[in-house]
Amino acid sequence: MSRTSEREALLRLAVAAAHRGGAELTRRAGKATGVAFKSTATDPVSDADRASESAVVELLTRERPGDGLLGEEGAERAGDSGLRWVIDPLDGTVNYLYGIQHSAVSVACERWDGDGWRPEVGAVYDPARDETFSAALGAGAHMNGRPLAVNDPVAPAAALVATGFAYAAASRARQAAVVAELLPRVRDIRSGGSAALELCWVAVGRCDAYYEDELSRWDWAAGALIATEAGAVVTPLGSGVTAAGPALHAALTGGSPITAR
Ligand code: 2AM
Ligand code: CA
Repeated sequence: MSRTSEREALLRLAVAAAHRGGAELTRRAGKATGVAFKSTATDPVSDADRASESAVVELLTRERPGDGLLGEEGAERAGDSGLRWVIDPLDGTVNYLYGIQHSAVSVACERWDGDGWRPEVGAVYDPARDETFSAALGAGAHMNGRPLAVNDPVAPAAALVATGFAYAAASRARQAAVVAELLPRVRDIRSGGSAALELCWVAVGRCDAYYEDELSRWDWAAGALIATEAGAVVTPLGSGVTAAGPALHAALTGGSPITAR
């Protein structure tokens, strides 16, 4: 199988897995149970997160038993194929628990290149809007089959910039200082509460940039590829990312606290 047709098959599976997880979220919307807290008293997990991860993992394990797994709710398998799946079964958990319809399932497949894990395909499914964002390396990004392109060029003063905040209070104090510096220089700030969706919304042009500096790999693994394939520049920022069209990315990262690293 050529690399291109292998990627097409992986992308179909990523989308199917994200839809599986999304069905679990839809079924439990408004009646999440089993809520517990992880890193802090503001970092929740519910039965919906766990059911979504189980559904995703069940399909991936059946179709690709040799691949590795890394999931937010504990899925972990080393695998022996050189590929691994990185899963956020419910990104935007706080929104979900409040009944705010802005959360998603994120599924990425990465390949070990001898030096690190590189994205092959990514799918992010927003069940409330029935929007499926997807991308395969080198093949562009799509939403429900429609090709995506980021807004570019955008001047900082005209930029709608999304960001998000960590669960730990000390991190938030630092992040608030960055927002205070940025807010006078841009059109406005948004904080949607789902890193995966924020990256997809940069890809589809619903915001011009997104940055967040404390994330886990499953928050951004799929969304970063989708934004990149839609023409964004995506660079590491702490454990998170900065994503924007090329002109805005250069302007925002040049000498500001949103520094490309
Ligand atoms: P979650 O909804 O799966 O918990 C909100 O700012 C976004 O960042 C969400 O995507 C949230 O994921 C994630 N997030 C918030 N704090 C984080 C942290 N300390 N580490 C990793 N991800 C975090
Ligand atoms: Ca997450």
